[in-house]
Amino acid sequence: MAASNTYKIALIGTGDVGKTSLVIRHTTGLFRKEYNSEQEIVTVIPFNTNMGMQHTKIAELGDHSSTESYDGIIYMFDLTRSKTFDYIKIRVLNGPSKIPSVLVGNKTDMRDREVLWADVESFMVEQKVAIKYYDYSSKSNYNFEKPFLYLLKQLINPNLELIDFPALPPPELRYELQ
Ligand SMILES: Nc1nc2c(ncn2[C@@H]2O[C@H](COP(=O)(O)OP(=O)(O)OP(=O)(O)O)[C@@H](O)[C@H]2O)c(=O)[nH]1
Ligand SMILES: [Mg+2]
Repeated sequence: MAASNTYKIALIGTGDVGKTSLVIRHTTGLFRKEYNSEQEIVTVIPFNTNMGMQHTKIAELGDHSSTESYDGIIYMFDLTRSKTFDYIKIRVLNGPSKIPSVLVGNKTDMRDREVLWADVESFMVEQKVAIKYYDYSSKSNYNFEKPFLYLLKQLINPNLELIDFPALPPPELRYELQ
């Protein structure tokens, strides 16, 4: 556990899976429709909790980056592209087993889903991987707070709860940056 109450979180996944969109949604409440590829961005996201303000320092990591030095890891793939799941499975299997981690399947709002819940379950059972998994959507805010809440509970205390979110629109409203 980091001493300063700032937890270093690696957000890892191949290009276009939605890493920056997740961070922008958490910091501004907005959803960015266009795609600009960016690597190695670091953003601090504060969370107001029943155990005080907790800060997460999110590093968006590209293909070959190591996750060893982080306090927590979010593995992200795009549910509409199996290839992104194939990549993240390898990262999960080779990842540090002692660091709290969560697997996130993004873009659950889209119809052309290629990776089903059964595929995720098969992976976990066959490979004996016990990792928390969430369907997710930065666009519709589905399970918006869940990955961070899960990691903060693991890192700080299982009784931790989030108190409120910074200027976040409700899931029904879809703000889009033009
Ligand atoms: N439908 C839908 N589109 C999404 C969602 N999240 C992200 N996108 C779109 O997917 C595209 C890629 O999102 P980014 O957040 O830029 O992806 P990234 O993982 O940061 O990509 P790199 O910077 O190249 O590593 C953008 O056009 C986003 O608008 C989502 O939950 N649903
Ligand atoms: Mg990005």
